[in-house]
Amino acid sequence: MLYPRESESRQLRTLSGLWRFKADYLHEGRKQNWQMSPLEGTINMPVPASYNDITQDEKLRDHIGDVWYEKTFFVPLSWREERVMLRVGSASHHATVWVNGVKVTEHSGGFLPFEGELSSIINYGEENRISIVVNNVLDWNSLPPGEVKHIEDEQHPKGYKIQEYHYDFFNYAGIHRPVILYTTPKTYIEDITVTTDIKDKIAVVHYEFKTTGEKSVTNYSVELLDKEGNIVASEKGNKDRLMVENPKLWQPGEGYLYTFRVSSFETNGDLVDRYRLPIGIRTVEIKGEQFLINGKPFYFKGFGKHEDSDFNGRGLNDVINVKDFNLLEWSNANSFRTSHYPYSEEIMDLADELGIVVIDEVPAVGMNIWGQNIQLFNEDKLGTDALNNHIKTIKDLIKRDKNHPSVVMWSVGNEAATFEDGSVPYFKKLAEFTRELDNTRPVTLVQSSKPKDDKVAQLFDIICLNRYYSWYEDPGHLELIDFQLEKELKDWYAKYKQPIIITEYGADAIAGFHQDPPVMFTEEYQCEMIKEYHKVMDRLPFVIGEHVWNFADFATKQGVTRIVGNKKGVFTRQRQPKAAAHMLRKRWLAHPKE
Ligand code: BDP
Repeated sequence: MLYPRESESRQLRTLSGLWRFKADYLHEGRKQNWQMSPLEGTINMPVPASYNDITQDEKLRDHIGDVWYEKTFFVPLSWREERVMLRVGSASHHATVWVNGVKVTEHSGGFLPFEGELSSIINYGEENRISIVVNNVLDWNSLPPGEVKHIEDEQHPKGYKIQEYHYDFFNYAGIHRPVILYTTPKTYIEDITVTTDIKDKIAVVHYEFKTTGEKSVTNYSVELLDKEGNIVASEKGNKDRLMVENPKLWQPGEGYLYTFRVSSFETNGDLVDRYRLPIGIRTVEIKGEQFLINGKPFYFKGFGKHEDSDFNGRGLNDVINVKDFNLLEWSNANSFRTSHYPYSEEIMDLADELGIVVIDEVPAVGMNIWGQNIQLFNEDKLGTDALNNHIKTIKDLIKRDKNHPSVVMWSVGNEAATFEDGSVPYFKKLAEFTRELDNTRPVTLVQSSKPKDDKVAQLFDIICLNRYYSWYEDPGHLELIDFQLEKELKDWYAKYKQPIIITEYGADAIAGFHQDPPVMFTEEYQCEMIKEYHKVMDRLPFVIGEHVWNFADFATKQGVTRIVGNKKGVFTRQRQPKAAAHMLRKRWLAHPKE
């Protein structure tokens, strides 16, 4: 599914802005077909945004179930000749869309786009009404998984239920990314795939795309344009390769992008469709202990992040996104992981443009119930249906993100219960499937098991590890990090002979809390803990990256270990630096291992 972009043959209109909104507390909407007539008793709701933190009503913040969105819009008469599409960047977690009461599409999975065709449904030159119902319920087959628990005891009123989930970020919901109307010609270019290789200073850009529609189009022009707009290579087929001598490479810190311009023509030479895809020329490879980008060893410096900000929740927030990339640059970071779900396409575009390296993760988080002896990888919980949904999500993510040069690795999940026997066939299938779809990037699963317990790391290309010595293990004992971390990292390496990225390490620090010698929750403790990890990582050559947890403080569900959210950010939720941010900025000015 190509990201909607304007061109000579394509138009685009965003439906971002205020929508009419109504929470369906009594579960009536679907039965009463609320899509058939204008909603009554609505409030204003911005799109894109999470709805949870917009009002003063905690009932809405904590609502479990459906909410309804509605908006009216016009499309010009001239669109009658076109294929008119409606695309939702993401809606968490399940959505059904109607236009003028006619169902257009439905989708499950809160972090990926979906679309439907409106051409035969829409009133051209007249008013149209779009209705979207969004549901936030998680179960064992959704990604991320969760469970609605009905609590039946004398401490709770009859019918009391909660949405349980075993991951550490607030279950924000709503229409999180833009809703866009766009046109393509009735015969249109779709699904472009571009991969790049470099041999002896010559870049080989392999590409493939197809055309769908009534007309049989066989005349194409495929051109590669540099930043100045010069055509540096061209071809005529829909599956071929372009050669570029002395290419400007996409590099960490320098996101040089070419424009891959595809045009299709009628036999008489008239243009049918045109699409421009930004691409970067680069290679990625793991060789021995090294992660190579364009043949050069790359050391990951950066963070696990979240899409999270005040009021917007997980809704697309251009202000925060641009600020975050400025802060990444200020910190001298070169990379981040899209923990724990695919981020917006707008963020991925920024990473491409700014040369920030990305580990791209599917929303497979919470597949582990800490401290409870419950097996998850079986038909009762994470069985065949969950696996099929996981496979579909990987497929959709790769389809969406395959052409982003910033994406150097796929992560099929975070901290699953990989000590269970049942996790082995599950992840074997996922690793194989991911490689089948894309053999140009390494695949990983972010781990929290100990090396002696893990059963799946051999299925993947690189070990990504989250560690919390002196926080969840031996809280307060900074002096143990050196001993414990070194031993563990050596054990991982001895067992699998794969390079290691520490994809999470960090401590909660409440901005402005100070104590020296350090105690937990102070800025001093956060700094000292991070520094202790660095001492170990700096001595071990097979450690090839450090992603501090987390970039910024973020919202979580309420609980006794969370003080108005998770405070492991080195920036506050408002993006102001804590002491640790200044410390990292100095460290990352150079390659930490040089
Ligand atoms: C890790 C999780 C991350 C949490 C972090 C923490 O991967 O999502 O936020 O712990 O507890 O286990 O801060």
